[in-house]
Amino acid sequence: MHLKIRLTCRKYEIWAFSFFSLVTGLYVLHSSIALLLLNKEVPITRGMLYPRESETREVHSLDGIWNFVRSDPDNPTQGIRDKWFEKDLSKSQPTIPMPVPASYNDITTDNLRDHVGTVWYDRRFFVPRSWRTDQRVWLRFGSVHYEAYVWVNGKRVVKHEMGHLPFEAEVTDVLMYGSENRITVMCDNALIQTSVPQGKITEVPNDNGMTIVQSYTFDFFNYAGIHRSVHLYTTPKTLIEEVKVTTNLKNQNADGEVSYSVSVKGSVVNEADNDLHIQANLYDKEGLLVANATSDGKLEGELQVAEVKPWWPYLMHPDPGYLYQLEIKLLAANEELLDVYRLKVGLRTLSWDQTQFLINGKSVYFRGFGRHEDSDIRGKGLDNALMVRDFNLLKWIGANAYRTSHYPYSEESMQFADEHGIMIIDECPSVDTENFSQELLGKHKSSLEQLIHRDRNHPSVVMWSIANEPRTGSLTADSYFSLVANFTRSLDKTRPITAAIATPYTKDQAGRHLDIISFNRYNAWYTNTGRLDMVTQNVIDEAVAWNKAYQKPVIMSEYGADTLEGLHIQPAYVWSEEFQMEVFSRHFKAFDELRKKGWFIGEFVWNFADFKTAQSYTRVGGNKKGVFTRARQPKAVAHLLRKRYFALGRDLDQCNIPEDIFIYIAEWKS
Ligand code: GCB
Repeated sequence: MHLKIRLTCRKYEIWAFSFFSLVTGLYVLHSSIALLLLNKEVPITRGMLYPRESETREVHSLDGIWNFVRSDPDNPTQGIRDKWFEKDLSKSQPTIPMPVPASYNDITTDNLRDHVGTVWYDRRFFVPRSWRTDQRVWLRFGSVHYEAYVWVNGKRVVKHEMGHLPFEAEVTDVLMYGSENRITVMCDNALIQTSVPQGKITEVPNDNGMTIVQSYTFDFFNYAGIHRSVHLYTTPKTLIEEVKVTTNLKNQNADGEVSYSVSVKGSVVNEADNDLHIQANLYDKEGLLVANATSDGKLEGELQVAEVKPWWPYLMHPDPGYLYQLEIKLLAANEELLDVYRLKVGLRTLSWDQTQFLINGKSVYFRGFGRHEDSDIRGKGLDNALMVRDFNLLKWIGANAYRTSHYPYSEESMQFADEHGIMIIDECPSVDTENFSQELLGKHKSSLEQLIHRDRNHPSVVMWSIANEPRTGSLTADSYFSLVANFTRSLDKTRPITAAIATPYTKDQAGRHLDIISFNRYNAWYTNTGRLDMVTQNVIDEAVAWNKAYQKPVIMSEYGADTLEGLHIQPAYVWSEEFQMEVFSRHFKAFDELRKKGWFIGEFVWNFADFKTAQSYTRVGGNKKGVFTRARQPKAVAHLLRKRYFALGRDLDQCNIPEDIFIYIAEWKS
């Protein structure tokens, strides 16, 4: 959205705030009457293949320490008006150093954490003379939260709204080759009622007059900044712009098929002349060529793989996460090599019905987590050390899945999940969605379009989550989610759709539009606090009711209890490690009952690790429902969960149990 409009919206919201009673009245009306929502088209993403080097492409990282300026919150457009992007930021304002990638919030010692509005980044970089040759140069951001405006050498090259998703621009004509260049980024973290996720900006009195306050209902800190890597990369003039891959297994998983379709930029593909074509080669892990094919003029084709090694989830097979390498070569009519792009491909099938979800024909029971991209100091910034540690912990504990609650996670982590056989329920950034409007619907659909475009080739992605805890009790929610779900299906029919719902099943209007029902519930925590005797039956009853209402497979997508590491109280008492263990154990009992019913397909703990939230009297330094601390060390419950996840793996998927899972206690005499 244009900054001016956002600011107008902001004013509107401030104005609306002071007419609270009127709004409340309208809200009641709005909930009882369904808004007429139209299924308008949304912009469709192009390109944006993950930057990879090849014999035709070079990749150059712009990560490092950038210069940073925080705008005056009362004057967020000053930098635009004063054209800070026309020269080095330091010529307009004093700058401070800022790491990229990272959230900016927890880097300084003053209160940058709670800043609302725009901030600016810039840096200089060199572009080699050799890049001037007959090729294109692209500037790509892994993600900037929430809205980004980017200038190169003072010229605006791209604007993007929505965190956690990549965007790029061709910068061939604005770069100066063989010399220094400047990149400037303005980032706005303001969330309003039509952003995804939603928030509210209000102006409230403080000791110095009035101040702008950002509020939101979702339960994680609104970290902002350049969160993921920034790359410059080169491509030939005629390039592979898109690669779409789907896979299939045949003959009881003995043979496999990879279908690919490619689109090209920079040359009109003339189907009749068949002038451009694709040579696709598939290599196994040892680098042996196992299949190849030459496309027709439509740049599509199939590769047949005999004696295939399917992609299996972790613990469902001795060799999980098996990946082939697909080499896509774009060739001219005279066989001249124009461009090469390589990506990893996992061969697997997904299917689902009213009771189960299957991978390669085998029924799946999800044992996983809701997570966050969150850590000390770097906030939501990409951190490879953290990512690798997290995957080590996931494997140590025997999990086979996680949900990217509540937004798309880094592309690097998706690649890692592919490699390690961790199944992903891939969630778009729609969280606590309410006040459904036409504009919000467009943004929400766009977030799904960008997500599916980015992640459609990952074997680890087994399901799309179209929202977390949307307020699905109104009639408008019915039509809104019908449009969102149908749109998602129109983009990808190969994966089922879910949403993590907290609205009671008696009121929910979204479940009928989903393929799999996921529900979040905090028995003994938000309801019947402390009552461990009120967990098991409630979980069973609610799951049964969801299944009865919709006749679809059911997942418990969140359960848990805040736990302060090191707090021990016997008998169990809220916030203690004992309490968290008891809450989990009562859920395990319910899950085992539910598993016997044949349609209960998974359990996801909330949360993998403790994480930062907005300040609130319900949160001590953040949300403490982690099985691991924010520093990624286990709480006592981690050892309990590990025993369960491996026991399930052994019973359901015949996996081996790690030797250290039961420590020696005594010899039992029977
Ligand atoms: C939920 C939300 C999650 C919260 C969690 C909690 O239902 O989906 O974002 O963090 O509850 O701990 O309150």
